[in-house]
Amino acid sequence: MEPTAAAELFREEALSLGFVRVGFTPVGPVERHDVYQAWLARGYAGEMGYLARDAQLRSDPRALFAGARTVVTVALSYAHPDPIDVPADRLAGGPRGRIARYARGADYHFVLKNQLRALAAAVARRLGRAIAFQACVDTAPVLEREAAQAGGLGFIAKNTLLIAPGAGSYLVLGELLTDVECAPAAAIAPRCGQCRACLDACPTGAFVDAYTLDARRCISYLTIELTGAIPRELRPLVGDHVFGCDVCQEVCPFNASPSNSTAKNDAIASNDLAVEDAAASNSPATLTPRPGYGRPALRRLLGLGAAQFRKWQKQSALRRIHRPQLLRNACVALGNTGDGDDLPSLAHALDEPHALARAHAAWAIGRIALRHPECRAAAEALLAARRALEEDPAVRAELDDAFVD
Ligand code: B12
Ligand code: SF4
Ligand code: SF4
Repeated sequence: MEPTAAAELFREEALSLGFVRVGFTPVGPVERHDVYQAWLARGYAGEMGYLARDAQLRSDPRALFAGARTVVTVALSYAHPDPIDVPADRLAGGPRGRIARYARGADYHFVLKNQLRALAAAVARRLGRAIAFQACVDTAPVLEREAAQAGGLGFIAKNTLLIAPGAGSYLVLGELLTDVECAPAAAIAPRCGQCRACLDACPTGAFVDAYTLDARRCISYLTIELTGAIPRELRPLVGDHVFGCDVCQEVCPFNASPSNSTAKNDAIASNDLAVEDAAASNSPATLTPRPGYGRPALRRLLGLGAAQFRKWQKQSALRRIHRPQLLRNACVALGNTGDGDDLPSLAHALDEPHALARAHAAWAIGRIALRHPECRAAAEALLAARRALEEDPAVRAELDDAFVD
């Protein structure tokens, strides 16, 4: 089949499978691989060592699949209405955390990969022959935004995300490397213009400049990728985020369509504690948010035991973190938003077997006492009791510094 017809065939099948955009680029060396190398060299990747380990593989997709001729790039949208617009302190069950939109439904890695395989199968059926392909999503060593931009899917924006005009940036990206030759799609020129809303809105000042992110300051990195302690100076800036962050997308005018905007959701009050039920009823075939996963009650998160935690993160992108990281994140968010009513939950976290949780619980108790002086005596008593037992040097240091502003 000639390349233009092949591209049309892929496009038709991709759109009928639910992808919102599809693009095509010939397989070859990545244009800005040097930018990637320079980013790594500046240390912006932090603890994400895998990015450096397979840096060379990311220079050319042929390293993954020698017979590939085309990179078919696809985007799946997770632009669902957001239940976040009720102040945390007015919600039943205490203060709420915030989970990034992409992680509120089924794990996109599985959903996308299945859809990419279905796409290859559908095209093979229409062609009447088997096609060679490799499906890649996120963890594969592919510079996905570069591929998507080269394939005409959208443009790389100042917040470093890929924006598809008309669909915004609440997209997850995937690629099908295939031996079928498809006509390349026309590139879409960058359209940020003079806007810099995302750069100014970032709570932690993570953008070194337009198009360059220091991941070590990004809340997404701090709450998901980082396995150790969140640097003290960044904790207050993390706010109520417990898994990822969408701020640099929320302020973007390209996401301002009705379906992307903040919407009151009356499910928020009723289902906030239905964590296990929601996890059990989750369907892996969709990125639709599961009830209760947008703004979870922080005390509830702190109270999840090991088995409940596994259920909570089952079949979702939340599986990227371990329980001590969730406890760490929930402590930081409670430290930033809680009051005296939250001290019992934090006292419980102060007795956790994981030092990471104890260290951040100590910090959170101190922060609450600093904001609510009436809690100071209770906070001091909790910390002193723990201090008498504590053997971990990092936790002892946090206990000692808990009231340092
Ligand atoms: C590591 C990683 C992270 C890191 C670092 C992010 C970053 N900006 O680099 C952290 C943990 C912080 C992170 C956070 C998030 N991530 Co992430 N992440 C990745 C991953 C695995 C690699 C990205 C990477 O290589 N970064 C290194 C930098 C140097 O690469 P880059 O930003 O792509 O830069 C290239 C271009 O921008 C270009 N470039 C450089 N300068 C310039 C200048 C101009 C003018 C232009 C046009 C281009 C350009 O050259 C660079 C080299 O090729 C990709 C998946 C993948 N395999 O690609 C997902 C991915 C980028 N992440 C994704 C998502 C959804 C997120 C979050 C929104 C999740 C959340 N809600 O918390 C946030 C967004 C934060 C942000 N503003 O980027 C999606 C993005 C989808 C989209 N629409 O773009 C991806 C593609 C995963 C997927 N399969 O869908 N992520
Ligand atoms: S995801 Fe949040 S912390 Fe990270 S760059 Fe965007 S606004 Fe900043
Ligand atoms: S907020 Fe403005 S500068 Fe940032 S990505 Fe969107 S359009 Fe570009």
